[in-house]
Amino acid sequence: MSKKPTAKKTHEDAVSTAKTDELAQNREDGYGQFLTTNQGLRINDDQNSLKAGERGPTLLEDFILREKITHFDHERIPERVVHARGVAAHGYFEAYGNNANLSRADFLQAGVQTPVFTRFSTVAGSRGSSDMARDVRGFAVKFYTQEGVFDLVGNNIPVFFIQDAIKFPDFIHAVKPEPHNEIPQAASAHDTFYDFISTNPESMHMLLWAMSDRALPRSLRMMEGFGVHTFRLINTEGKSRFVKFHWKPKLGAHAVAWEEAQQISGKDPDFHRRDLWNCIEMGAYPEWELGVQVVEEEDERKFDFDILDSTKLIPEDLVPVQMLGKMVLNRNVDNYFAETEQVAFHLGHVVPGIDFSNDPLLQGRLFSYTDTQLTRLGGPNFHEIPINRSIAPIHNGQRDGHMRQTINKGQVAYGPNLLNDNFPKQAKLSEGGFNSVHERVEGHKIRLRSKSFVDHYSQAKLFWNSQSDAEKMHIVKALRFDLSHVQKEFVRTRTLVQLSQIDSELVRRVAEGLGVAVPSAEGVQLNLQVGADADAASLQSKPAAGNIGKDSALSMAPTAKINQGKTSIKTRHVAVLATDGANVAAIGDLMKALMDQGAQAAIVATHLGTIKGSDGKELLVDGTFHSTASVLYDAVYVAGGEASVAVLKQNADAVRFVNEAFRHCKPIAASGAGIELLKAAAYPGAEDILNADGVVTSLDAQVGGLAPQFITAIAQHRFWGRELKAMPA
Ligand code: HDE
Repeated sequence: MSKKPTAKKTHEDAVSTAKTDELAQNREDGYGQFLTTNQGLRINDDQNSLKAGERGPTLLEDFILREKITHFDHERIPERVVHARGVAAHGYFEAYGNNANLSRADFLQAGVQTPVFTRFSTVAGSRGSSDMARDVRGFAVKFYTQEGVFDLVGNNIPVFFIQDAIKFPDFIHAVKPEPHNEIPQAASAHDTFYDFISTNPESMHMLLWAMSDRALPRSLRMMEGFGVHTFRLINTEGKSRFVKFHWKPKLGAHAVAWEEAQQISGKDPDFHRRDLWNCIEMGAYPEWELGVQVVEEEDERKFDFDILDSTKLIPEDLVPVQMLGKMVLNRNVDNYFAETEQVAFHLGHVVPGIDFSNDPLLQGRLFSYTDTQLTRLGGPNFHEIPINRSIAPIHNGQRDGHMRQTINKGQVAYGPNLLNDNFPKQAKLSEGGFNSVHERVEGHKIRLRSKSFVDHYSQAKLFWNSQSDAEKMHIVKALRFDLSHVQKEFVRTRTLVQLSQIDSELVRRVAEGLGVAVPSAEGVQLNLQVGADADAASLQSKPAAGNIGKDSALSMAPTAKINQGKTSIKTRHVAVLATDGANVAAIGDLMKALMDQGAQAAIVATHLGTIKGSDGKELLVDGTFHSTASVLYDAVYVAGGEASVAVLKQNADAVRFVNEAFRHCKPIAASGAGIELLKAAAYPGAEDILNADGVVTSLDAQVGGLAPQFITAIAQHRFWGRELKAMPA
């Protein structure tokens, strides 16, 4: 058989982990091979079904046709009930050197490298929805450790909408498209969502996060991850401590503008998955550090919130994050369905050294994740699907079920037994056996929320207070947007009443945009969602106090803590606007300067092919004003060259390209005649574009002095202050 022409060097060649090697036995590549049936029979004609005569009916005998069509008929499985749209990649986790005191988990010990598979997702949209929906992002990591699989199934927001798992189906039914007409797709801007939110004040904290820039990540590589619940770490001495897990992105945390997000959804609904895929293919591997906030058991009750309540976070200014190790994603999947779609996460997949808390949301999740796979993946053997297989060996008495792969030998499938010398045997703690934490628990069976869960507004206010002015404006605008789509006035009004419990400025600004006065909270029962016989008054949350202060970890402004010291422009996309007659030499210099720093530059022109420079030199064009858009780039450079700029100034798409980049607060550079295009792109009410922050120009057509300033501006990501001046909310 012939050989593949140019065997593409994949990162798999460079990156081999125990899991990658283990997956190899399931890979298939038909290149150079004969076409066969699923039974291995070589097929002679795959273009014509077997018929009775040239123009006659197809014969039932045609087993080749039937096999092919039958398989096709059944190739869809149910999408995930939530987090349906996702993208994943392989990589590894490497532990730093100081964790033994915290946890006995083998994968956390100094220098240990563990293969991982990480899936990011949106929550509400279906599998074919857009990456850029305003939504929470799932951040689920499967660690294939030597002691079994550990899944850290988190989100990019550290709190959740509800406190008790029993409310999850209600919440999801409210946020998903409405059941009568299945509208809207992947959006919170509708009546049922706000009906739920406004009658569930525990949602108010997370609502602000979901309306903030956190819900619009520029890249999956530029967002934080959180385990959300309080977990436990247990060391070899059996000492247990409470922890919150955090993923901190090496590239900092960045967002796009809401208007931009909506446009990206049209221009490139695969924006995030494409970005992740391309960066891994290029070798620009995304990285996060894994850290924990640690709370000693004796300090469990020292906070003015309950650490078992998932609608609360532990402010990092109170308990800083200690880093345990780093994760690098360095290999794309071979097959989306086999890996990304079939991967099954479960927060109950833990290893010795990690345990749970009594958070009622966490406790309910412990049931849901295995249960949901039974429908989605068709039976109890999903752990045998290659992507889910543990690299630690599996031995137990579980047998049979749909699609069982393992051929369990022997007469015995039970324990204890004498016939097989009592194997497989239980492992002592010293032999790596898992043993749940010895926590003393006693109480009455009771369906009641703990009073320690009742304060619903203080942390919402803490979050609001901790945002920069631009971030606050984004929250206000997002709420105005969403509530403008709510049809029922009383749902809008009630939501405003809830917001008024958080902050008077917040509610005033939102109400102003809706054209209504701030409604009075008087007489409105705020906590409806208590049991029928519960004492509602005792579970009434109080409005947030005025002096809650701030936490430095909650903002993701360019100057915020999470972005400090992150000056790299690696993987940023810069559009270079030019056409025939442009100053090609200057373009070359600028592109080189950007690429030397790891950014990517693309020439956007009025036509594909090449552009001819003023000096006769030619440059290959990457995209046109029709095929691409400014929302797909992080920054824009307008090249000099009289003839080129004269054409661009007359081109509405080119003018809009700069205008949008400016509106979306992106760094913009122009040299020589290119400055004229900037002037043409100014919009009514905007500040002087040439003197705006993040706009760098040079009258000189050469770019020598311009490049370093432009690079510094790109590193800052966005200049949100422009919006504050031009479009205050
Ligand atoms: Fe999930 N969640 N969830 N969730 N969740 C699922 O499991 C559930 C919650 C999260 O990439 C489902 O395999 C309940 C919080 C992620 O495959 C399901 C409750 C957090 C993913 C399920 C929660 C998450 C899921 C659907 C309330 C952040 C995607 C498909 C008690 C800490 C994993 C599946 C992937 C997926 C149930 C709340 C994160 C139905 C009952 C809080 C990242 O089992």
